[in-house]
Amino acid sequence: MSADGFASGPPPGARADWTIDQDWAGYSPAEHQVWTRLYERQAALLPGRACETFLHGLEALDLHGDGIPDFARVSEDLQRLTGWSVVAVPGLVPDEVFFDHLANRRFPAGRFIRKPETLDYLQEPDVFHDVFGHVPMLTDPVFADYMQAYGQGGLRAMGRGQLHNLARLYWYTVEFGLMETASGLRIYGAGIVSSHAESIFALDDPSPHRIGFDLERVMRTPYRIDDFQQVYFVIPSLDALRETTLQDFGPVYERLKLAEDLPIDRAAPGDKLYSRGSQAYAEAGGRRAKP
Ligand code: HBI
Ligand code: FE
Repeated sequence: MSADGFASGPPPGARADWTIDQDWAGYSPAEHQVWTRLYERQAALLPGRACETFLHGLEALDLHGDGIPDFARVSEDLQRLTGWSVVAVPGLVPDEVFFDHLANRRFPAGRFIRKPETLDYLQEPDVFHDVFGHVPMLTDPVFADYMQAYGQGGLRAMGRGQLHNLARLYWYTVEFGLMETASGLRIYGAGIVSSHAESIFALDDPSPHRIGFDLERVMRTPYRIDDFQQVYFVIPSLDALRETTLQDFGPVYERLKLAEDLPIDRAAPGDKLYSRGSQAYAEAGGRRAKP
């Protein structure tokens, strides 16, 4: 096993870049039905919660409720819009494989879909998380640039051994990012927008902190992979987010080497607070406390 827990090479049946054929014809009616249930639940909830860019992306790609999309068809539309394509992978891939795909405008999407009995939570990104959650934002030229720059930065960060700092940037933007708009806070993070419960929690619950995005603050902040986030970061615009990748990260990484991690349960000096959370959900034990 290599450092990041993967066998040295791709799994049987996968190509050297860890991609596989989606084999869209191979999905069962029951698998398509899971997509339809998840899609319809989110489509009813997200207007007024997801940002306009996300909602436009769903429309632009003609993603809707009649079953798991065919990546080849989605990629044709996406190529025309921003040059991105969607490639099927068996699940999580090694970091350097992941970054190389992003750096080349290829989004690696899990082929599998969750089971009906685990509709609400899964550890590995499935096709609903990846294609419903991540792909619509890739129709926006600014976000498409950001994601490619992230991939290029990831390859550099690995070279410096500071991948964990960059992974936090991905987590608090691409996965769990909020955006300020004239009509209030809106969701753009895939991990939120693909989750029914967190699409509500992230905007409405008094428990989490909501703090203005600052690159180094984010890169010093650990995150949870097992439950709702205790802190969300808010960007003023996608342009502002892309701006952060145009700087030389070298000095940033040097400062981060000397900087302590920041706690996720309370605000830090200098934070721009959109809302100070009570942390009641986390203190009550979070998901595990549920009956
Ligand atoms: N692989 N398929 C897939 N999807 C991801 O989101 C992903 C991955 N490998 C690594 C990874 N994410 C993160 O560890 C990087 O952002 C650091
Ligand atoms: Fe994701």
